[in-house]
Formats: sequence, structure tokens, C-alpha cells
Amino acid sequence: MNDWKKNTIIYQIYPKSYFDSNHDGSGDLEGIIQKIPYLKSLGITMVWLSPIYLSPMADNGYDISDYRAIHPMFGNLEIFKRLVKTLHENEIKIMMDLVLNHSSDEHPWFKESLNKPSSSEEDFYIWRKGQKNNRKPPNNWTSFFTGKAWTYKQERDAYYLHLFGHKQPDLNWENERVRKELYKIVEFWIDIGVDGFRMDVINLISKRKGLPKGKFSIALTGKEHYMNGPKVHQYLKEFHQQVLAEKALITVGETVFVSPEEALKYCHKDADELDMVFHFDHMNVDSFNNKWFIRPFKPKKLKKVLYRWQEELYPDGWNALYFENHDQPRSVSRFGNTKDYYERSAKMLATVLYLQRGTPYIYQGQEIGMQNVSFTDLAQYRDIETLNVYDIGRNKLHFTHRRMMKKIRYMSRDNARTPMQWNAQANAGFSSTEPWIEVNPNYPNINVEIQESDPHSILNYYRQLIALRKQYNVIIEGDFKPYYVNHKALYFYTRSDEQCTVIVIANHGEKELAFDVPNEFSTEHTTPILSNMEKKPLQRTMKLAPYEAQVYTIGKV
Ligand code: TEU
Repeated sequence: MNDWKKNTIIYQIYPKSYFDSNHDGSGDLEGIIQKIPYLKSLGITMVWLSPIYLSPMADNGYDISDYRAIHPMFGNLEIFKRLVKTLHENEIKIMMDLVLNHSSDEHPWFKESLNKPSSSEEDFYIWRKGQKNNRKPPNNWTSFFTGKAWTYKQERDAYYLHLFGHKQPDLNWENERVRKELYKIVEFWIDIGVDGFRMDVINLISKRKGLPKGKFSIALTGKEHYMNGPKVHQYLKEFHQQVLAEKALITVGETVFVSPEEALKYCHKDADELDMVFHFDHMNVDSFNNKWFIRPFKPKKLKKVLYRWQEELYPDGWNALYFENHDQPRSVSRFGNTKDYYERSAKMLATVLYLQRGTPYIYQGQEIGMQNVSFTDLAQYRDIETLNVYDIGRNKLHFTHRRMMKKIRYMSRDNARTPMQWNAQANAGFSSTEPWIEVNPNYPNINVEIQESDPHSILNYYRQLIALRKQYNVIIEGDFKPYYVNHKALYFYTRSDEQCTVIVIANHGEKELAFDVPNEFSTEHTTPILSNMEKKPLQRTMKLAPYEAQVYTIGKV
């Protein structure tokens, strides 16, 4: 991977919730343009936009009905081009979200496929006759959003496959024409000047021939027949060769449930597929089998997963470092302590994550420590997955309302989707009118404006971390080595190259912690470079307060 790619620091924007410039309650592209000075001030070097294409918005844009058009809620192609130009003038690159596993059922391809049946190879979607005289779906696969992965259509007297919502039919990648059409779409955006792509659930695009019956699973029945499916690497190599190769692009694939070994097949430096992938291992540490079966968070679990990925993707792969995105709860609510150590724990989490080897992804609002939202009423939620899960929980599993609301408050994707908190004015300065989803009521205390003026704010800490990555090449390229791997709360790892070593130490716990610094580190020639409390010298025996983080350099820089 080229140096510029390794140096990139990516900030994810969920456009609907970023900044509303035209007073309709939803964020838009013009709003992002107005916030470019803020983006620049963070030091990030690329923005990733969640989908802004034409869409009926059944899944907030992850259901696309025209891949070449912008949803009017966000603006139009002219405004988009101006956004690209202005970002580039500010030395910020732009990454688009590609949703190529499925489209919307309102895409003309689907309408045509519905009304003009063809043979299964020629189809743009995956249609099958049902079992039992067409009365039962073709197989037992279930959808990521709960329920069956098949919907029957009278028009064809058959069922179509949708691994997500019924308005998100899966595209038939077996069909070469489908792949060619998708590649043309990607070229369209490259020609406009886009610098990278995040590929939605890209490891699901190849389904096993015959679509066999799946093993029953509380998580997802059928997944063994399409996760990292038989032809996924063939398709991605073709995609790379025909469209992506030789271009200055960053690519990251969202790959659900991959192991480091599987991940390397996508992002090995010689794989000619993707630069890196988003895995979910660390997002599964507080649940069992299924994200809705929540269990208490144990810091050691998280640490072990992070270390494992650092070690196993070295030296031929590259990590995508993230704690948050538009699908995940807020990390400080999930892995930190918002009650007693709110700011400190938010900074500690950022420290241990972003000083690892890989590309940092910061999700909007994470840099000010935005928290989960405590909606009390189901009607306050907007997310399709959340609403479906409530329905299944109540009506199929007979869980109480209270139990379901507790799960949702912890895990709902809407936790990440409440409007960006800009200031203490109405609607958090996001919009002059009522937003599409309510703002988190804590916005008078947690917002950009307050944190701008406080040198010790979470926001300014993120700026320091970003600056460190630019200052010390060892943070980008250096080897990773963990110590105290079995300790339940202590992070102790180093990054090193020939010139310099960076030591990262942190207490992911509620109790003060004492430990010895291994003898191989001289305490004499170390310099404290960052802390979420007071910087202090490295000593043979160290004490760390709850959630305290300290970072040092040893040697020449
Ligand atoms: O998400 C895929 C995915 O598997 C999960 O992260 C998903 O959010 C859900 O929680 C599974 O239980 C991607 C997108 O990031 C997500 O926003 C879309 O809804 C989904 O694909 C479908 O396009």
C-alpha cells in the first residue's frame, strides 16, 4: 500500500445527521461544504460519506434506486461536484459508500426483472420458485434485519432473495452484465473525482450455487452459504483489475464476521482486491451470537481482539481502526464510563485505538464524545433494524416491552444517528427546524462549540492524536508489540522502528492500577508526549488512575 494511503485519516459523515443548510430537518451536501473549515481543523485527510444516492430511504440510503443520482434531500450533482472540489482545495479526499450487494426494489433493474422474467443466469436479481408448490420460500435463510430472506411476488409467481430488508433485493453477481453495470457506475464516480470507496457488505456478494438450506442459527440462518462465498475473490479481483487498479483510490470493504485469516484474503498486499476491511470482532465483545443478546462488557476481551488483529494482519495486511460508525452504539457509552469518567474514558479509548497500526476512522460526533441517546418511546426510533427487532422480540419471542427497550437503548443504530451536536442552541445547531430524528438532550453540555474553547476537551484531544500520527512516522509504519496481554485492564503496547519506540499505556478499568514497566525499557531516555491527565515521567513502577492513558517516546524521533 502506498504511503499516502497509510497516512490517511478518515472521518465518516452520515449526511442526514451532519448539518442542515436548507432547513428541512435533514442534513445535506451544502451543509457539509459549510463545515469544511471544521473538518480541516480536525486534521483529518479524507471524508467518507454514507450513501447520498437516490433512494426511497427504507434503510437510510443503503437501498439505492439510481446509483448515478443524488437524493434531492442532500442536493444534486452540481453541489456534489462543488463539495469534491472544495474538499480537494482543502487537501481533503472523499470516499463514497458503494452498496453493490443489493439495490432498492425501486431501482429500474428490479422493476424490469419483476415484469420481464428471464432465465436465472440472465436475471439481475436472485429469483426462485418456492418449496411446497411455491407456498414456502425456496430455503430457510433469514435476513440481517430479522425474518425471512425471501419475499414472494405475484408478478413472477416466485420469491426474490434479500439478505437485508424486503426493499433491498440482492443483486445477482453471477450475471456478468450485472457486474459490468456496477463497474460502470464506479467509473462514473471516479471520473467526478472521488478518491475512494467503502464497499457495503462486500463479502456477501457470492452465493453458493443451488442456494442450499442453511444450518439453523439464532444469528443468521444460511450465512455459511454466502459469507466469503465461493466466487467472492474472483469477483473482487476482476473488479480491481477492470476498474480500480492503477488509480489513486483507497478501498475498504465492510466484511461481516470475518476472521483475520479470511480478512487477509481480501487485503493482503498482493491480493489485488481491497486495501483494508472492516471486521466486526471487536463489535461483538458485548453480545453473544447475535448483537441483540447483550452481555456485560469486559475490557480484556476488547483488548485481546484488538491485539489479535494487530498481530495477525502484520506484515502483509492493513487494519481499519474504528470503534464507531452509523451502525454501532457510541463507544464511550459502550466501552467507557459516561458517569464518573466521561471525558477521561473517551480520550483513553481514542488513545489505545488510534495509536495502533492501521488507518483511523473517526465517526462524526465521536470526536466530541457523543453518547448513546436514551429515547424512552419506541416512536422516537427511526431505524428499520431497530423497529423490526422490537416487533420480533415482542410478537415472536414474547419479551416484555421493558426488556426490548433496554436492548434497543443499548444497541440501536439510532444511537449513532442523532444529529451532530454543534452548539447549545435549538436542535444542537444542527437545524433551524425539527430534525428527522430527535437530538440527544445532552447537547447543551456536549457540543463542538463548548469543546472548541476548552483546551482539555475531547475534541482537542482528538486533534492532538491526529497531529501525533502526522508527526511520528513510527505510529504509521512501526511494528506493534503488546505486553501484559492477559491483564484484565492494562493496555501496554509499543510501536517501534529503527529510530524510535512509542509506548502506549492505559488503564481500562475503574480502579487504580500499579504495575512494573518491563526492564527492557530505559526510563531515562523517555519523553511523555500525550496523556488524558497530567503527563508524567515513565518510572519502573507506575500507577495509573482509572482510565488514565500515557504515551511516551524513547530514542531519536
Ligand atoms: O451493514 C451491514 C451489517 O451487517 C450490520 O452492521 C447492520 O448494520 C446490522 O446491524 C446487522 O445486524 C451495512 C450498512 O453499514 C448498514 O447501514 C446497512 O443497513 C446494511 O449494510 C445494508 O446495506
